[in-house]
Amino acid sequence: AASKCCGRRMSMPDLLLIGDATEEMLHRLSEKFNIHALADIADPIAWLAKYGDKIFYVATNGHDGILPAYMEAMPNLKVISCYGVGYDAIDTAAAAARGIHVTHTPNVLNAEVASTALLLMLACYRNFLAEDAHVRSGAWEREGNAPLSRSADNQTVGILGMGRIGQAIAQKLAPFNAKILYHSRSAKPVEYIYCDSLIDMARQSDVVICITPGGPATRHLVNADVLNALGPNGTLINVSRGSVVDEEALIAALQDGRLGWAGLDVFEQEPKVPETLRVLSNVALLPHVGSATVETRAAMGNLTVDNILNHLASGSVISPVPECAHL
Ligand code: 8YV
Repeated sequence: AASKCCGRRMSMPDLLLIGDATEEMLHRLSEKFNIHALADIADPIAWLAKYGDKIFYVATNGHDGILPAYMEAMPNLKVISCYGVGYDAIDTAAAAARGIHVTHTPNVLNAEVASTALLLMLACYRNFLAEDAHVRSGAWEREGNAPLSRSADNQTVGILGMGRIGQAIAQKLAPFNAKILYHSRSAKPVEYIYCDSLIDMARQSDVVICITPGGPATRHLVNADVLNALGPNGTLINVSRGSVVDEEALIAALQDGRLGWAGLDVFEQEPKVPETLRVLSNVALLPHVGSATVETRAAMGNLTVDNILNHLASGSVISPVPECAHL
């Protein structure tokens, strides 16, 4: 029904929903908009050719973003509201050039994504998955105690990306007595040690945690050389975007023992994860759940909707991406 405009409530503006939304988001949006879910539209290009000029608002997420062809087919588009902080799947330059506000959900997920980074780090250091299996399989009773793991305390942690979430990670590491290094394009006004070379940082670090934005500028920043510098006792954690790490080089390094461990929440071809990675015992793998708790997704959903409703009421948005902040 969402794909047919005959069911429209004429007094309400139209909104295109790309990807998932929570019940609460749908409830709040449906009070003000005719919602057209892309998932219900068999041929989006044909549908947009017919109805695209009626769409003023798009709600999407960091994974799906919006295809350039869809954006072009909506000549009156005003707002693209992204349910997520990362927006590398949206062409913000094209949007800004057309005066389209792109918004995202910064801050409300900092603590959650930082917790996910620590969860993966602890899982790698303390052999969490193998130890859990040791109990479940009956090996504890049959074979005795599990092998010793490694302490996650007193480590040198290199954070790739010292933005809002990078800082939240550094703060959550304080009780672990971590020495914090970081690499980003430029030094930030933080108390941690800046490294202008990623390879140098990796060489000095026990763990590297990736939390830099995705997109062409950071693609394969973590390559074979960086992984070799981190070394056989090193751990790589990625809670940013799969594109930041050369996954093929990562798998090879983990297979050869040139890299010790990896904890990954994100992958290059989500939801596809190579079999060669899935069979390794020195990895902890999560299905892109960095911010995926009921509480944090509720906050993200509210901000996604608030940006849209604010624009509907006043013409301005609450949390634009930097590329659109001047609009
Ligand atoms: C999801 C995320 O990609 O906030 C982000 O950047 O990675 C996630 O929250 C998505 O946007 C939520 O559907």
